[in-house]
Amino acid sequence: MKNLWSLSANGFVGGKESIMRRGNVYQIANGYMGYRGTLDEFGPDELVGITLAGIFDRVGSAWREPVNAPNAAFTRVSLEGVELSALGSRVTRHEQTLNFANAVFGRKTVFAAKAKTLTLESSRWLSAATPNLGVVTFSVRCAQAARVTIRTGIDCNIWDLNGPHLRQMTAEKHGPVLLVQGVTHENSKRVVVAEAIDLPFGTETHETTDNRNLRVIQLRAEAGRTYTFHKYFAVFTDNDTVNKPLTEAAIETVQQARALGREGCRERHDAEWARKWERCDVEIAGDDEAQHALRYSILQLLMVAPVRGSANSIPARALSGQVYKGAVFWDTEIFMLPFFLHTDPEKAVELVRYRIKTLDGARRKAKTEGPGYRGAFYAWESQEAGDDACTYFNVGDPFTGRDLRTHFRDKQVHITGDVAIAMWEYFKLTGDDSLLLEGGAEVILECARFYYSYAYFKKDKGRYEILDVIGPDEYHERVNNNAFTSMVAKETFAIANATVAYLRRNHPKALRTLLAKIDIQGELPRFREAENLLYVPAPDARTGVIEQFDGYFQLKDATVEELKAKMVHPNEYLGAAQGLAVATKIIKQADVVAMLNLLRSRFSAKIKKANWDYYEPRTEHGSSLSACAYAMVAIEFGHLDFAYNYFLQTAKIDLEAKYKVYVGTVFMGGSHPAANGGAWMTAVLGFGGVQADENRVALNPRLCRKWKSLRFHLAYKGDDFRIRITRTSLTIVPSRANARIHTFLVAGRPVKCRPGRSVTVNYRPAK
Ligand code: IFM
Repeated sequence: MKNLWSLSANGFVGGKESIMRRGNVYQIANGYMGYRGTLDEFGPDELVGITLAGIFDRVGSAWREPVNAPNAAFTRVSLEGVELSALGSRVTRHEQTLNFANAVFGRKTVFAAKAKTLTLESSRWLSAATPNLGVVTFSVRCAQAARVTIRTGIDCNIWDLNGPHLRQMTAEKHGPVLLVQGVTHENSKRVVVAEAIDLPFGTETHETTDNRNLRVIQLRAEAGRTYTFHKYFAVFTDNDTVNKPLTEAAIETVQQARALGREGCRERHDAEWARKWERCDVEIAGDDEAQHALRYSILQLLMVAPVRGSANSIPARALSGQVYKGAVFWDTEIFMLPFFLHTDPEKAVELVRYRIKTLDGARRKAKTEGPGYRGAFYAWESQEAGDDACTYFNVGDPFTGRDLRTHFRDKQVHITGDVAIAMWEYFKLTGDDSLLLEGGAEVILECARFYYSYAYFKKDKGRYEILDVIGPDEYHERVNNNAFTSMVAKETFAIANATVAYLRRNHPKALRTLLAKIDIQGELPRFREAENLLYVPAPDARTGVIEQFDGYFQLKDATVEELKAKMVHPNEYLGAAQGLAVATKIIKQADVVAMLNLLRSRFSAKIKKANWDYYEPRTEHGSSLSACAYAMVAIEFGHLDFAYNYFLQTAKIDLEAKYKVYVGTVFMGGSHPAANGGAWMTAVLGFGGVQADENRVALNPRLCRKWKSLRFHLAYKGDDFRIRITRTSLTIVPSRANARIHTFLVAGRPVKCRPGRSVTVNYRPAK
């Protein structure tokens, strides 16, 4: 039977491509840093990466990207003078695992050399209790008495896409602690790595060679005896708030961890993980494949959730490396935030705060990007200060090697509305207005201000229009009246107006201060007018289909297969000026359907079906964000089998590592947290039928055929609920600690949920 709490692989497959993919699949992270699923003895060629959250650097004119730290989990073993590596031919057995319960990576490899056999085992985790800390347990056992040399310490040979990022590197030994430090090129930020070990055997000397700061442990291993040591490493950067020098903080952290011991560190780590799963696990009965894939997806989200108080967000490739410049996209607000909002709002806070923290960056972008833009134009690819990392030439052409002009940065303006919607969702679902008062309302008003400056008033039509944009479908650039974009812009005006009304009622003084601070009072009537008069393409009266943008229906019809058959290069880009998709109706990813999902309560099942039927055959699903939007919408009109396939595809994307690795000439390998969030969304909000707004939670389950039951946890307005759905009944268990009675709507029927009192109702799944 499948272990539903772990992932394992037997055998080692060499080759760059499979090492890269396995590095993604088996990665671990703790919000502060990510460690790719590579082996102890590996180096930069095998893409070992310890990617740090929220610290970026630029070297020369290369892309700015997150900094990778020196690798303090490095260990290499020699048996009778022969260096052992899973890459060599001396492996007789290899297995590796990832434990979902506590994000611990483990490997066991048996090597043979000089007629002797050595079994190497290690496990590695990044502490969920102490974000700067990582721990490795390492052991060797020889079948015959043998001479073993272990080199362990900090490897400063770092894998980078556009590095190296650390200069002035120094390697020292402070008593028993190894220390490495360097500073970044651009902002001279220090990165300090310390390492200490618990070594109960052998003799140790110190060596600094090949850009490594190492301990060399000589051991005369007895036959059959296991020799185990523990490594503790800490990473600190100038981004950390510590009241002592960084080196001291790093040394102290590893010394304290060593004093606490591996068991003590592990207990704290496991306890944190138990708390996370308690809130966030989803149990599916009757479908192990879905259960396993969904749990893996949830694990990915839990691992990369920002550290409390960091106001960091989650990049599109999370902490799996430097792909996409470590930047935050709309992926976070639209695909990941719902998971955190509905399970662990304390993590959602960080994601939302990140957009408050980067408001000035969005203002800078508005000022510099366009003619007379005002307010907040959020970065398409946002880094630590909110400036746009997206370049005007963001995709490489594999035919010419030249960079292609893309308009993601300057025309994908829906990002601003996505941010405003997320800010408002946080408020609606948590009932917590503190973020609105601490910058959230300012973000919202500046977003509305931006759209007002971007929109055109068409006198002849008596309406505002949003022109010259790119919607989520990036193959059609610079289009007019893209339904998705116009809809989120209109929504932004509505949210801005609602924010003002809310503050006027509840915090009039704060409102006055804010309006004066950003000098926006005089613009408020325009926002009200724009909410009413902004044009959004409507469903066709006969077919119900919404035209994705002006003129879309006139484009050439083609199937995805026909288009792909015309490709001359496997990595050629289908968009930009002359890509194959540009003149056709083939779209990269859900666009109208993404809108129907985002604002799901606004559209009838009939409209959803009409648009799904029309756009699905024309969608390449060239982005990992696409399938879950189609799954969500399909559920609403009862297309459960289709939805299930798309759900599974989404939930398995990182587990199976089946995705594009190049777009044009740009390397794209890494994890897909938006798809992880999309998988959760489809399971809980889709099949579980959860729809929450500021007034109530509605539950309209539509379990797919295989699922006997679905259990999950729900956070709403500061209170907690456990939900269990079977094919005919639904049980709500409100936490005893809940502050108030809530009325949920189950299949349209009001159900009172009193603290600590479980309630079960029968329901009939909606058709
Ligand atoms: O944000 C997405 C975009 O919608 C499609 N290309 C990839 C980006 C990052 O995931």
